[in-house]
Amino acid sequence: MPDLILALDVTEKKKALAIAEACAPHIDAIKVGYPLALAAGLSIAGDLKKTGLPLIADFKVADIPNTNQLICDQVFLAGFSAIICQGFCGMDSVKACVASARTHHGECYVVAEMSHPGGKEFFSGGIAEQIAANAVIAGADGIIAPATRPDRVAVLRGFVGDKKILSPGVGTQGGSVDSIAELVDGIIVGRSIYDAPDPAAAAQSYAAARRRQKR
Ligand code: O7M
Repeated sequence: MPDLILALDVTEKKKALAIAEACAPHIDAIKVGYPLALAAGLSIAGDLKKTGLPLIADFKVADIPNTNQLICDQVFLAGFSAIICQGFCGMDSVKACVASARTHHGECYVVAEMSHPGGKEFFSGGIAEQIAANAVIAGADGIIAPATRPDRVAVLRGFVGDKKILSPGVGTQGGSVDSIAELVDGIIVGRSIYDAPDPAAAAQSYAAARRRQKR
């Protein structure tokens, strides 16, 4: 059964914390990206820690190795348990993120292919496969691959073996739990939960849907 990860892209701190608290019983982790971190500051990790859930920092880190390491160190020092980086900057840049994760006893995930329509422009033609293979060699904990393209996730699974695949694009972007749950280790859902009239009920229904799946 894959984890259910809430993408908390809510830019009002009070609202974000209320949604996190309400959804916490139904989810396995919270992903914080630029929208919330820029609005509320990195200290949001300290506030969200009260949910007791792992906190994934989605900053899609994409710089030279030294800068990557400095960014990741700040993220882990703030209290996050995982960092997400881009893979297209090369193996050395990914390795720097993995090294920081190891130093801080955290995890590192690498974006292999993106879920939106434009994600096909540059990640196709073997690049995503190469990024996935590099993520394994670099010692990352897993990759990010698109729930909007289960066929591509199946291909990328062949490159990462037992490493984790976390998959965004379920709900608003058109991906479904039924078509992706058996292929991945984590399903990332944002708007379909936090924009729902009752976010906790929406989270509960996604949690139930992925429970029906085998993985
Ligand atoms: O469910 P949504 O569409 O509201 O939100 C999806 C979340 O996943 C949102 O935080 C995106 O930034 C993120 N995401 C994608 O939607 N597509 C990708 O290819 C990659 C990510 C992501 O999480 O990258 C780490």
